[in-house]
Amino acid sequence: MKRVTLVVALAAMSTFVAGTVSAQTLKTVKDRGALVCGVSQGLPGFSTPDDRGNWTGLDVEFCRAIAAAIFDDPSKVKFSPLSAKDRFVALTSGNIDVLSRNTTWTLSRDAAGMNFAGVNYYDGQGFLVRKALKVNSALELNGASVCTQTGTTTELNVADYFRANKMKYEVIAFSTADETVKAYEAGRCDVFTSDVSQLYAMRLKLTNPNDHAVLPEIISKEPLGPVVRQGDDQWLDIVKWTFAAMINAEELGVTSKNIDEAMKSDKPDVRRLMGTEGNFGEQIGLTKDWAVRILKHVGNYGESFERNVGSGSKLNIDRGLNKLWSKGGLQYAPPVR
Ligand SMILES: N[C@@H](CCC(=O)N[C@@H](CS)C(=O)NCC(=O)O)C(=O)O
Repeated sequence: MKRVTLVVALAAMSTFVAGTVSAQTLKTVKDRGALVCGVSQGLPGFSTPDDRGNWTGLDVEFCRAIAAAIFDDPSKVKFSPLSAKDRFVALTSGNIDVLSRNTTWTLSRDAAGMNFAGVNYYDGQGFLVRKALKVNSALELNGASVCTQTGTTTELNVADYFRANKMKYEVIAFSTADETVKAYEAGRCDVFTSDVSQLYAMRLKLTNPNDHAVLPEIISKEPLGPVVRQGDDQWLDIVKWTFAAMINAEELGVTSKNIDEAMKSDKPDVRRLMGTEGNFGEQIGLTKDWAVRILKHVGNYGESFERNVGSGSKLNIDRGLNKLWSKGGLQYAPPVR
């Protein structure tokens, strides 16, 4: 009986020690003077380097928002480009602090030592085809060869879809996006399948984007969001509330442009977000003005969406499911209270 108690006590102690030892990410980031953010190897609109090596995109701006919240400086980020296959090991082994790379939230990923901090893009899988093929529906793809990327949810969904619709297909999988798109362009497959946002992004990389069309069928749910390692609850909170601040700001009408007026607002919700009332940022290890820093340097969710993937971008994607809940979409953040 005594031994059992001792074993239980030791187990509880080691959990506590492990918890405190791993609850270090914020300190590590501060000591290093920069956040290390895992991104894609080049996906226009989400994370892509320009000619001078500056990273841009929705996922990139989210990394900048975390850096802004911590350092009041959105440039304090080191970007680590990762293939779909390598991204999770990079996170669980501690090579990156956060993964912000068009990654679908699934049960098995949650169970594999990771935590998703929210959904910054509600997506679904689709198909890209040459218009010359004269295919109008995915249900006409019987016998098609399908290009896709390894290490993604894409491969499983395509198998489910063709099986459910009793269609034959051949998968040709590549380890990088560039190889996949090149193979499609070279005619090695009839169809390119991925999350629809990524189809629009990759279409821009083709020689004649207008010769290709995205078919209407959406065959899966792909809630994409930032991911952290399990075991550091404070860090999970920081990443989660950085995103929630961007959504709440949009809902409250606070933007990078009117932030100075918002600082003088007497609306209670705005005051709590700005830190002119309460100490909310301090409760998660940041400063009172954490959200002001995010909004000043990056902006709210709507600003970031439109600039990178929406109407202000080459992708020109409709906000659709990514509208705020109050405008008929799914984007909804818990309140700062
Ligand atoms: N959301 C899916 C797919 C993610 C994915 O990696 N898609 C490819 C398709 S284009 C991509 O983004 N590649 C960019 C890269 O490897 O840098 C997942 O989490 O598995």
